[in-house]
Amino acid sequence: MKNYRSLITVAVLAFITSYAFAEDFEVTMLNQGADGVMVFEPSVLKIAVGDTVTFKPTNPGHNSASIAGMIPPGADAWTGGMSQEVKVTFTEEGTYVYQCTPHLMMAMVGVIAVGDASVNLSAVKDAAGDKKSEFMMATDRLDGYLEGI
Ligand SMILES: [Cu+2]
Repeated sequence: MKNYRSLITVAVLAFITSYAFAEDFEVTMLNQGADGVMVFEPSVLKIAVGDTVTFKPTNPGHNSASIAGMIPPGADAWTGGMSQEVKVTFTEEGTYVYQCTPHLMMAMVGVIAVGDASVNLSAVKDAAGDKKSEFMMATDRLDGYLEGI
């Protein structure tokens, strides 16, 4: 009986701890950054389930929106307003690709790997093969980002 109670205590503590350690990250939207023009920075982010990312309109004229078919099954899509900050909490494991809607043709995209990125990584890589036909420049940018996952 004593062991049973201590097991429950451990489980409750683990639950509380996992929430206490959920982290907040920031991604800035920039006209110019380390990867070139029209970029999210950092462009590739690896986080844990339950973490939150705030997309910051450091330069105006950008947004952050998840791309249909390039997020894990069951994950919530998001669409930030133009020049608006948007905060997203990631509750599903897998690989997420998102875009700046007006600059998609300039390959303004980013990748977030949540926990085990392999859940949908091959499906995302396949979709990226099609998506890059919409890029007029930096056509290998998304492939490069996904190589890093
Ligand atoms: Cu943009």
